[in-house]
Amino acid sequence: MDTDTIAAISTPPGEGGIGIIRLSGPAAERILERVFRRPGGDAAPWESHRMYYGFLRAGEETVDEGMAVLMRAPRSYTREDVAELQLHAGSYILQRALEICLEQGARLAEPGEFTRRAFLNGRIDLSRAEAVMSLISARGEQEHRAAVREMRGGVTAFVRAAADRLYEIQAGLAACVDYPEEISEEEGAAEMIPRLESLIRQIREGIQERSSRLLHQGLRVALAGRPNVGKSSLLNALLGEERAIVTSVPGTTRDPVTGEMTLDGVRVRLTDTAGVRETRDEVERIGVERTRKAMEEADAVLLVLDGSMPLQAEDRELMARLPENGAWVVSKGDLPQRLELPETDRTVLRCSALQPESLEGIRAYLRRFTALSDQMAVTQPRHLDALRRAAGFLESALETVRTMPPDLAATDLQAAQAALGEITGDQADERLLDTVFERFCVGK
Ligand SMILES: Nc1nc2c(ncn2[C@@H]2O[C@H](COP(=O)(O)OP(=O)(O)OP(=O)(O)O)[C@@H](O)[C@H]2O)c(=O)[nH]1
Ligand SMILES: [Mg+2]
Repeated sequence: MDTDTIAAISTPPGEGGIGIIRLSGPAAERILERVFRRPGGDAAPWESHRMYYGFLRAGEETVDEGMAVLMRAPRSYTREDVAELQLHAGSYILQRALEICLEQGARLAEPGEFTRRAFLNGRIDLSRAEAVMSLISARGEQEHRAAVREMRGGVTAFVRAAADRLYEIQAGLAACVDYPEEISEEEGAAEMIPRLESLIRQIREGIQERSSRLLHQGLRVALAGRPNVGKSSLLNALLGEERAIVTSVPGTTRDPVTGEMTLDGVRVRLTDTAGVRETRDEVERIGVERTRKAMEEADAVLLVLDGSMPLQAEDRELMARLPENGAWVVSKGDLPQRLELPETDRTVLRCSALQPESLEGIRAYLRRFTALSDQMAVTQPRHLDALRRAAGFLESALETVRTMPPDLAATDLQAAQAALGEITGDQADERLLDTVFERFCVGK
C-alpha cells in the first residue's frame, strides 16, 4: 500500500516560537539522519522516542537550530516510523526544511494523509479520525467535548453495538433459510420483527439531530421587530461590538446582519433583521422578506418591542405571528416606559442597550435552547446520514418480513450493515476516504 515516506509542515503558517516538520514512512529515519546533525553524537544510533538537540543541515549549509525526535513503528501516530523536527517557525525556515526532506526522497503529504495512514494501519477507525479533525476545529467547549467523546470511541462503540445486533438478525435469517425443517418462515419472522423494531429504535435514538445542528452550526437566533425599536442596538450590545449600523431613522437595517457569541460553550449566531413594516421601497421590502425567512429558520426569536412607545399595529401583527420559540423583548428600559402589554404566557424580557447588566435575562432565555444532552450523541453530519440510511433499510426490511417471505429482506439487511460500516470505515472505499480526508489540514 503506502510504502513511500511523506512530509509536511504540521504547524500553521506564520512566525512563531516553534514550527514542526513531520515525516512518516520507512525512510523517515534515514532522512532524519541525513538532515539533522547532533553535535558530538552523530555516530550513535537514534533512540526511539527521545528528543535530540542539533542543527538542520543542507550539505554544508546550516538552516536552523532545533530539536528532533524519532518514533519508531508501531509506537507512533501513523504506526509507521515517524520523525518530527522542531524548528523555529519562520516561513523561509520551514519551507526550506521541507524542501530538504523532499530532496532526500520524501513526498509532500496530502491533507490528512498522516491520519489516513493511522486509519489504514488500523490504529484508529474512521469516525475517530474525523473526531481528530473536529477536535482541531472546535470553537467552543461543547463542540470540543463532543469531539473528545468521539475520539475516545463513543461513536464507534455505538455503531459496533448496532452492527453486532444486526449480524445476529442476519444470522437468524440465514438459519431459517438454510434449515427450513427446523425453523419455519413464520417462526423466523416472528423472531425477527421485535429485534428489528428494537434495533431501529436504538439507531433512531442515537441520531441527535438537534445536538448535531447546535454543534456544527450553532444556535440561530433572530432579532425581529418593527423599524426603530432597537434591534441593531441590542445586537451590538449582546455582541459587545459595533456590528450593525444604528440610526434614529426607521428602516436602517436592510440586509440581515449576523454576529457570533458563545453561551455555555455553544456558538450562538445572532441575526439582526430589517424592521418589519409595509413598505413601497423595493430594497426594504426584500429586507422584510428576509426577516420573515430568518424568523422561520431560527431556533429562537427575540421579538423586540419599543418600551418607550405605546404598542403599534405592526407590533401586534408580529406578536401574533411569533413562533413558539419566541420571547418578547421590551427595549429602551432606560427611557420613560409607555408600553402596555396584553396578558401573556410568553417570556417577557426587559432590557436597555445602554445597560449591559440588563441583557442577562436575554442570555438566560437563550440558554434554554443551548442545553445539549451529554449522552453519547452521533453528531457528525456524515455519520448521521449513514445512520439515517441504515434505519431506512431496516424499516424496509421490517416491512418485508411482515408481509413476505423473510429471506427477501436479506438485501436490505446487507445494505443497512454497509451503511453502518461506512461510519467506522469497516466498509469504506477510496472515494469515501477521499471525501473524509480532504477536509483535513495538511500535516495532520
Ligand atoms: N435610549 C435608548 N435608545 C435606544 C436603545 N436602543 C436603541 N435606541 C435608539 O433607537 C433608535 C433605533 O435604534 P436601532 O438599533 O437602529 O433600531 P432598529 O430596530 O435596528 O431599527 P431598523 O434597523 O430601522 O429596523 C436609535 O436612535 C437608537 O439610538 C436603548 O436601549 N435606549
Ligand atoms: Mg436595525
